[in-house]
Amino acid sequence: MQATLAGLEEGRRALRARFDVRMRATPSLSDRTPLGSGPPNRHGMPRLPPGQGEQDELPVLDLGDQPETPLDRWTLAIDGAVEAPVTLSWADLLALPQVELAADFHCVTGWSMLDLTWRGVPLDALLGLARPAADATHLLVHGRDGYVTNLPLEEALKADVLVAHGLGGGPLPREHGGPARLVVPQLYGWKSAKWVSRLELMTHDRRGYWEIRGYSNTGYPWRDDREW
Ligand SMILES: Nc1nc2c(c(=O)[nH]1)N[C@H]1C(S)=C(S)[C@@H](COP(=O)(O)O)O[C@H]1N2
Ligand SMILES: [Mo]
Repeated sequence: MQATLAGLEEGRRALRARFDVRMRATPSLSDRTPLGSGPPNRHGMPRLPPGQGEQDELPVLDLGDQPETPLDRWTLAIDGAVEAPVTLSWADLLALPQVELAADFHCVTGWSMLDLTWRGVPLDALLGLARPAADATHLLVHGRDGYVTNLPLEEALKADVLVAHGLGGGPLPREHGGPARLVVPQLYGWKSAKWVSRLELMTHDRRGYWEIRGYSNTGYPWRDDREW
């Protein structure tokens, strides 16, 4: 991992530069009001997106299977349309630059939890490590329970998208996706895959578990973009 780490910032910057225009054109960055999600973006706007109710504890929502992965067996593969597929160990993940993030979480079933604090590694840094191919446009995020969800890279590369392993100052509990999950605060919660095992870069879009079953392919909470 040492050699790859040296190129980390460069890989990340190059990738962001490629998607910068599309990233700024997404509704959560281009709509005048309200902007995105989370305390930094709430700006005195309504606390909650349309049709949402506030929870004071984070519910647990998944397909029922909550896989348990010991840290010494945990891996995260970054592959598909990339030049340098890589598989990270738990130690590799923790060796990368870590960030803290305060953000809101909106589930399409109608609940929102505000001001969660996550700790983890920005997804753009992880994707940059694998050097996505020039024609890579989308990401399929795989969970260890067989769940998948898709994201266009202009959403996946946003600064508040993390592979998170900490929640509320402690380790991420298994029922919330521990050891590590994706967090995509600007989109509905089904895009935030728990128990993340694989980040598959793709040259076209491919719908995930809920996107096939009638949820919106995009999932913008502030646009009430649910479609199920
Ligand atoms: N692997 C996996 N990730 C998943 C799901 C799932 O079933 N499996 N459900 C999604 C949905 S619909 C929501 S709202 C959030 C819930 O996260 P939580 O249980 O930590 O509140 O996880 C998302 N990520
Ligand atoms: Mo959800």
